[in-house]
Amino acid sequence: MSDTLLYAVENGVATLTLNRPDKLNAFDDALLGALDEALRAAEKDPAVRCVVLTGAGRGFSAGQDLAAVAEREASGKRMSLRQHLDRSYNRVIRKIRGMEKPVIAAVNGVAAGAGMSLALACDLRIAAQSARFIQSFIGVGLVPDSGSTWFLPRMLGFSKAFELAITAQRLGADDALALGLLNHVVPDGELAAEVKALAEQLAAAPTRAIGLTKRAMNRAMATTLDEALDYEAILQDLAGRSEDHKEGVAAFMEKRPPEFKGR
Ligand code: T3D
Repeated sequence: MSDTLLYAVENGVATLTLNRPDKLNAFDDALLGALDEALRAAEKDPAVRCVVLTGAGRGFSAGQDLAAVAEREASGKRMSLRQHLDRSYNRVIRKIRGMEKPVIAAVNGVAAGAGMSLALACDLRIAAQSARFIQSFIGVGLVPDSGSTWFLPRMLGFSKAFELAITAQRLGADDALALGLLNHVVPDGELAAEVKALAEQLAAAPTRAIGLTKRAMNRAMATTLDEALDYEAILQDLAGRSEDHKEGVAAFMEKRPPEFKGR
């Protein structure tokens, strides 16, 4: 797709690798554009039933490329950060949350600033033991963006989220796991294999039911129990008409493993 972002599809899994390793995969406009494009491609492609986001080299992502910011400042060009976020980071975050396929962050190294937000936006996070998580925004006089103010308080409660945001405390993988930010931590050398196994398992699962579960849980974050019950019933109607539902029931009755097709 581009050198700055590698895109590969194998066994139903699209792997998107942020590829600016000498900058710890900091986001410049080219990388943000390529990520947006790759997520769209993965969403549209029926052969893709699970998406993995990871970084090349020793970082996951160090957030906004500060050299690009310094260049911008030096050139005297003022840019609206609101517009910049709307057109780049926010599109990516919305795409990940809205995509009705599971998205796994394989956090191979440091995730700082918007790089941490990107990991938080994913459905599941598997981190290498040496990964670190930093809300770096405050260090450059900014507020958390790309969804961090939404994800963190929901995951951690207000007080811990606020502390991380205003101190930029570095969290190691074990601490992040203990706080509930991660699903699993694995030894550095095992990250790729562990994520591949999970991603392929999900790519062979009933994709429609996974997508509808994501839709239901996204919505339930902002609804009452009554509304969630009604919405579950509507979505169950859709899931109940899928080929994979029929296959799951047939396989159970015939005492054989199901063969889900993602339809
Ligand atoms: O403008 C807007 O669009 C607003 C949006 C803002 C969203 C944000 O993400 S704001 C937050 C931006 N990110 C940061 O403030 C993090 C800056 N980086 C760091 O604090 C550290 O690099 C890390 C803690 C992430 C890692 O530290 P360490 O010691 O492991 O690595 P290092 O030596 O600092 O970095 C390695 C190289 O990557 C180095 O380049 P060099 O000296 O070897 O040529 C470093 O300059 C480069 N690098 C790291 N982070 C960035 C970066 N280059 C550009 N932008 C970066 N964010």
